[in-house]
Amino acid sequence: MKMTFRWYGPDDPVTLDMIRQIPGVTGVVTAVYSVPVGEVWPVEEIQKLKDMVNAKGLEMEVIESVPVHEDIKLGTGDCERYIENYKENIRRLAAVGVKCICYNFMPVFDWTRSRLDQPLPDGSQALVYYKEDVAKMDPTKLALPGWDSSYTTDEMAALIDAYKKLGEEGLWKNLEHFIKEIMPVAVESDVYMGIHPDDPPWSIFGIPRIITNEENLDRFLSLYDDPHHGISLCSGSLGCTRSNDIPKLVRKYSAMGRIPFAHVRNVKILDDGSFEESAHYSACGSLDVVAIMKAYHDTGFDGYMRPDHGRMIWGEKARPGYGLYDRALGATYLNGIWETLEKLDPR
Ligand code: DNO
Repeated sequence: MKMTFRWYGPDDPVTLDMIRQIPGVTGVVTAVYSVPVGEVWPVEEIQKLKDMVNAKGLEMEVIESVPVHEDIKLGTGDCERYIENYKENIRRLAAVGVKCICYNFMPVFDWTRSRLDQPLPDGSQALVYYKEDVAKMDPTKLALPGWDSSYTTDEMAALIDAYKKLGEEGLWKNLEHFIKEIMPVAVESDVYMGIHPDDPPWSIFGIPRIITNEENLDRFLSLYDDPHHGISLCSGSLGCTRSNDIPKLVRKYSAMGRIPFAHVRNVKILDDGSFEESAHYSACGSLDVVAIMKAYHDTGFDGYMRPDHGRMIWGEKARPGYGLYDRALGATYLNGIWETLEKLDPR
């Protein structure tokens, strides 16, 4: 297992100098953020990023994300050109030593929350999803960090409408086409592609979402039979519904060698199915983090892992979910569990 940490590039208030001081973190997970979604990343930009990371003694072997343009997901407009660009990005990233690319196939909205700074009883702040509040939200006027914010309200309304018409099966068809196009390039470049599950794993605002549960993950994996075609298994995304048994899913897909990249975090599920992001420690949320780590360990997991969203603690100001302190506590907790498992059951 290689422990990594997400870094949003030179503008991130969490710097490489800070990240390199977290015990056991050997690399960062990052991306070129200056290029519009769908375009080819300039080689110089990729190289510059890698040099910055390597200069601090850290690896840059995982990219999160190379975003998928909406035309690809909708199968319209410039779809084929964007697919060719995507292939070129895989080749260019492989050329500088990238081994794993994380991406998602969520229509329009990436992860969705109703509030990014909900005060918790201990005075920390967390990202939360309260069903009642989401029901009142107007999707055409929403913006969350990490989302493509280049759409006007009208464009957004049209996009949402197009996805409603496309439906789940239409989205599957476009995903299959994308996978069959890009995977031969990924295999040839020896890059492991890991799809990120939908967060949360259910349809929002009437838009289809398909990477949501075991049945759909099986269907996804069957689209291309090669270990380079895998999952960035995010415990917090799949785990915000009790119907997904995370240790079971980890055990199954890790044993199949289909998890190149693991996001491990905890989440507290509330009575009405809403959820709050909690500290990584098992007792703080609904997931058994030791059982998750044991499932990785028992199946000989040797991919990349990162702690995921943290709360804002100790007065920190940073990107929601991506401060230093709580994620560093998360990394240390996960490394502590891993060390214990290694010593109890050395391989
Ligand atoms: C949220 C992240 C996601 C993830 C993308 C991958 O914090 O886990 O935004 O990076 O879905 O494409």
